[in-house]
Amino acid sequence: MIEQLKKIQTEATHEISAVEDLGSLEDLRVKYLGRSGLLSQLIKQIGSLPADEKPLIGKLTNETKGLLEALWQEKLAQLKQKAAEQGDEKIDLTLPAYSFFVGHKHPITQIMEEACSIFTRLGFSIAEGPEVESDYYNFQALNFPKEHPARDMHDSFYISDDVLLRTHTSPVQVRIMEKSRPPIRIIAPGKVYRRDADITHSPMFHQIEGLLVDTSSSFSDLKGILTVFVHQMFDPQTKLRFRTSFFPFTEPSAEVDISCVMCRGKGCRVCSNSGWLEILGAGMVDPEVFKAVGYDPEKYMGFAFGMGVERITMLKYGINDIRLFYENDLRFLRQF
Ligand code: FA5
Repeated sequence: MIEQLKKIQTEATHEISAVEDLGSLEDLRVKYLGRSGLLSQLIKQIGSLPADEKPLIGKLTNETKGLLEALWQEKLAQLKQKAAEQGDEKIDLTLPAYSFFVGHKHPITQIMEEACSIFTRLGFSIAEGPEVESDYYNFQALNFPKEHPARDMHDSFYISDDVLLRTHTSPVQVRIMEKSRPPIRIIAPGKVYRRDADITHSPMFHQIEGLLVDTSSSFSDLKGILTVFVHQMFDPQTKLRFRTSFFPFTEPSAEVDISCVMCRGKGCRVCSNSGWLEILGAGMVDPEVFKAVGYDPEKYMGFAFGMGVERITMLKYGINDIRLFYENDLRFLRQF
């Protein structure tokens, strides 16, 4: 048995020293040190030796095993380093990949960006204004005098007598016209606030304002721009309908409906069987607003529009409760 041990040690030492690649080194581990390897087979025979030989053979076998393991580990380190230096360290492509949770933009942000990109392609640039606004910009300059009944349509959050959270994006029209001269062609996306909460109204929601002012611009230009927008945001089959309305800062004014995206205008629960859904307010800029910003109403004409982004997102994706956007329920948000 001692002879056998010596033979295994000599051959294994020789083979391990000569090996050149990690695969063959692993084969040698299995051959000599593996569970059914040559050393294990010898160890199994120790049990049948005479009692007085067992301690010596056991000791020698353990020494040989320790020696070969150390030699094998040393060779492994050498070959790994060599592989790393040559840049050919093996990558196991069969290993399962780590799974990462990939986040994405909120559906309202996605629709805001899509709408902005449609308007910027039509030549509009993006403007911004403050969310904490003065009564002057939110109402007075837009031809809502104090105590005007149209203010009641905007149930407002006042911070002081003259400061409030803006109730619409229309004050950006005034701020832009005050600091620039026509031609003007802007859109103003942003958050607005009203004391309003049910399945179609949220106390904070998003609007996109549009304003075009030039020496000549007409209601049919407004109609053309909004038609392109609706066809690109929904699809070219979607019809538009302009209904007479009232806003203090536009004259004439209209509310714009689109043919119901659910039933294609046939009538369903979503459109209350009317076949139409309202998406925005619009009109020609009122001469009083031009006067407030120092523009000559005889010289300039313009149109404006303001749309609710939540409303458009709900129609586009068939969502029936606006509160879903703000409850942070990942099961809902991950669908977009
Ligand atoms: C306005 O806010 C006008 N400033 C729009 C405008 C701009 C008209 C320029 C003319 C020229 P209105 O109050 O109708 O209009 O609101 C516009 C859109 O905002 C509505 O069509 C609706 O889609 C959305 N909206 C209004 N209130 C809420 C609310 N509480 N929650 C969610 N969306 C709302």
